[in-house]
Amino acid sequence: MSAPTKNKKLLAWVEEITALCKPDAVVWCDGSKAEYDTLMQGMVDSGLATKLDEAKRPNSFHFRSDPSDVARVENRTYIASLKEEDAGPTNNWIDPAELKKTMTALYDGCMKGRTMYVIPFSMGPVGGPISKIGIEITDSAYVVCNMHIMTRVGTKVLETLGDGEFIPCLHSVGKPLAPGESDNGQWPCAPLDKKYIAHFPEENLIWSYGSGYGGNALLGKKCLALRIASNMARNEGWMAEHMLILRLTSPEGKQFHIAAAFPSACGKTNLAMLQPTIAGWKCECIGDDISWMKIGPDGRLYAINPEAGFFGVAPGTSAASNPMALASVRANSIFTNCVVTDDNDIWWEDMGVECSGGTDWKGKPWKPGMVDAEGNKIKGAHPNARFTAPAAQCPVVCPDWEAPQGVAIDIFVFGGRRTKVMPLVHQAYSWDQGVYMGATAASEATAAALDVKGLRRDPMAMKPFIGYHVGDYFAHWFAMGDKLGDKAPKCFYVNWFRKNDSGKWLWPGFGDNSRVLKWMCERVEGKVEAVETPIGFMPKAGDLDLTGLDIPAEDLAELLKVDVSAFKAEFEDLDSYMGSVGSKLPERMKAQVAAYKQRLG
Ligand code: GTP
Ligand code: SPV
Ligand code: MN
Repeated sequence: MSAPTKNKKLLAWVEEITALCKPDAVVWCDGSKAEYDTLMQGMVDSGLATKLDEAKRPNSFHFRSDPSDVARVENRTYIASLKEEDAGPTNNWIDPAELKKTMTALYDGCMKGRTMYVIPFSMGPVGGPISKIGIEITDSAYVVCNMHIMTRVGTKVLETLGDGEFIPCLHSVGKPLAPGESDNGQWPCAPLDKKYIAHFPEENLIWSYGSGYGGNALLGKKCLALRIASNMARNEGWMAEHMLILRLTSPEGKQFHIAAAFPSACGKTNLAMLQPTIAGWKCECIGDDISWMKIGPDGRLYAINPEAGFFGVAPGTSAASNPMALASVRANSIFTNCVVTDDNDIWWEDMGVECSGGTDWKGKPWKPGMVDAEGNKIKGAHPNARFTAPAAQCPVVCPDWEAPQGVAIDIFVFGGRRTKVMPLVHQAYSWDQGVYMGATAASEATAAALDVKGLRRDPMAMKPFIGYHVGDYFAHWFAMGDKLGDKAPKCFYVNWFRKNDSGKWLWPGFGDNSRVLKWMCERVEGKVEAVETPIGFMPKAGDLDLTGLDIPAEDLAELLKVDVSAFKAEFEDLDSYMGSVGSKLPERMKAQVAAYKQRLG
């Protein structure tokens, strides 16, 4: 096939990678439906994909990954900056020359027996002022199909690119085939010690090897839109954040735009598609994972969702917890590591519907209630099973979700999973305190990352995604606050995950989180006063709209309590965390820590 571009850098790069990886064929992706359909059919024929029942789940497919390849691999993810100190303490670092040598040896001949796809994609509406173009080279048809949904792919992107700059993203599953060999329906990948998710920030270059899963392989997502983009954003004065974006409209018709940073598997998709339980309020989804934000001509902060689809956590998604996500995956979706039911539909734990049985994510016959040798319940779906669905299919997608210039953000929310200590909601006294709140956010472990246990600090939900030194990242947040001045979003911290001593949720969560968002909007509008506490502003009794909610008074008291001694018990951990940032910890952050400690006495 002749190349559909005259971009010299692109042509030279594709030629270089073809010579290195030695694929059997090279295909330039055009982003068409025909291309998607052909690739899917090929994967169904080879046994890699299962076509789901056409009547129940039109044009949808299920994949089983290798059990060793089910989530991002943080311990195999590298920021290979020229200087180690530029990667900082939250990243793994290898000298870029050394890493390139190691990976070049792995890439040599790695696509033998496979087709190499060249995917031109745009993060953000094609040609938009905040958008960026990447080119992913991959030997995985699964990646191509997912990229079709998650980004804008195809010929139009190449036309817009012209002779301009793009971000090269090289991906291989790392499993060359011998002559006559096939995958035999097995998900191809390399063993963990051969997996590398590498970023070269000085060159805006991404190299990924050995994994076919999610953020390791769909390189527009975490690699480009967060790690590389965060670095570009710092240099250019904008922000690339792990945030959902939503529009909330009050009964009076006033619009508020909220961007919220929660760690992986901590409720971004849920909040982004929230169905308010309070009368007259409407919520619309702009994005569920990533936000790119630039200061507009009026001095406010404008956000776009650089993605075009949702790569969402499947287990727990039900008509009760997230009806809009369920509606989004009704057709034209890809499912990975779920149960395929006996009648050829999809199922996962806590989907809210009965399942009589099927085939589990490992490909074994499965029935609900099955237990292993130790008597533990066998899960049908992997806890990090995911759906890939077009954002346009979300019934509450915002009419402005593709506005190229974005929407002006009023409110930033930080949070995480804390069963104890952290109250339901509090508001920062200032931008600087907001930066402190985001920086100190902590969460309990989830299945979204392979190598994390216990409670961990996850600054702005970006710990695995900051493409440079975390101290410089905090400094960039302070600098953005200076530029935004009184037009900066107001900062809040929430915790939907408090439990009582018998392990019951104290807060109903999900749609009822709209009650907390309403209070935030009223704070921003100056409609309600707040209580000043050592950690920040909190709702006055009666200001949290609990109409129609049956919540015991003692639970509410617990949710809104500031347990000073419990916060003080975390000082030691706070100090060691701040210490871990090292000499680049901004003085302004130290001042916030001191002020926080003083308020707590
Ligand atoms: P990534 O896609 O990994 O970045 O994560 P995400 O933040 O989009 O995660 P998602 O919204 O899929 O989080 C799902 C998990 O959060 C499920 O276990 C949900 O049950 C849980 N969750 C979300 N909102 C709430 C809530 O309000 N209350 C409670 N208790 N759980 C919630
Ligand atoms: C996350 O882990 O934050 C995700 C899923 O959004 S992945 O794209 O696999 O990183
Ligand atoms: Mn995410």
